[in-house]
Amino acid sequence: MKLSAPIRTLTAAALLTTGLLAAPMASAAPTPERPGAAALAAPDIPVADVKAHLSELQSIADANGGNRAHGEPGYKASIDYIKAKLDAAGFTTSVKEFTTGGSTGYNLVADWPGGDEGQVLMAGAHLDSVDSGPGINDNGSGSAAVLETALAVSREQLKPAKHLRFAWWGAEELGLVGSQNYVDSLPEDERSKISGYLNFDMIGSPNPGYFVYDDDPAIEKVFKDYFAGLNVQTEIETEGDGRSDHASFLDAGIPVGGLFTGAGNSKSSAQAEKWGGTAGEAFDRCYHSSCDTTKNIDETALDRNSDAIAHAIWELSS
Ligand code: DTR
Ligand code: CA
Ligand code: ZN
Ligand code: ZN
Repeated sequence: MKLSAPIRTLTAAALLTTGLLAAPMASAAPTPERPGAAALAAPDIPVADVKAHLSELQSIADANGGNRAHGEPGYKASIDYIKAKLDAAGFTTSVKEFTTGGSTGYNLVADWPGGDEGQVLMAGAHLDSVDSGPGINDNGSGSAAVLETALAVSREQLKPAKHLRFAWWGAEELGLVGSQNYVDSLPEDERSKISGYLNFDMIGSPNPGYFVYDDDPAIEKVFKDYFAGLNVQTEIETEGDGRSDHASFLDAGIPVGGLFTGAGNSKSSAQAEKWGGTAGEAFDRCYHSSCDTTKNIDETALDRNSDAIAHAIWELSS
């Protein structure tokens, strides 16, 4: 059962009076004095807030030639939008430039102050679209969900054991260029501090599947257990090896995981049985097309995956 914020706070308050939960920890991370303390549950991520970010990204594309692609004004405007939200929420942000295809690209990296800087948990999404459309599912959905999770960390003033870092990548559609540039630019001692990278690329497909990356068993289990708690069956993501930004981290020996709701492949009858939707149709029939707009989103999938991201961040950073 997912606790809504008031009940969750009451539970925490009630626990405080019993002494079972030491104040003032926002996340009751295990300590030598409290080895068994469990992290507090992540808050619900309001899907309306995630969709509001998607509307902004749609407006940005509409005002900039219909896309948010690498090298186009709509991409930099997308970076500026997300950076402004994070700066206002107390994150330490940096925009890192790179060049590919004769154009300047941008990665946005946002650190949440605090936590053990020797153990960095990262979550990211590529922010660029293809040239042919606004890229709302691919990958406004991942970008908006990661943004709203970061904002929830700020709202809750989370004090995780690990250091949290969030990232929005450029030029994924040109071949994982932004994320590869980031990993390549990290000194080895910085790279070795990254305890895990969570990738979210297409998490609101209109005919959704619920796919979990199986690259790291521990990360995979966090997501699978979460969806099991919702009574939502999951499948292992099998088409993605090398197909999104997690590959840049995996190739560097960093544990990775993530979620995916499907692209151009068709949903089978068996999958439609367990997930609903339409068998024989693509998970996202607007993949890499001009119709990948705010109408090209399944709200339930976006909501479930946004909440799963928050759960994983709270769980894996405790
Ligand atoms: N390459 C991604 C879409 C994509 C295709 N297969 C997977 C598997 C896992 C994540 C993403 C994808 C893109 O077009 O951005
Ligand atoms: Ca939610
Ligand atoms: Zn794509
Ligand atoms: Zn993508």
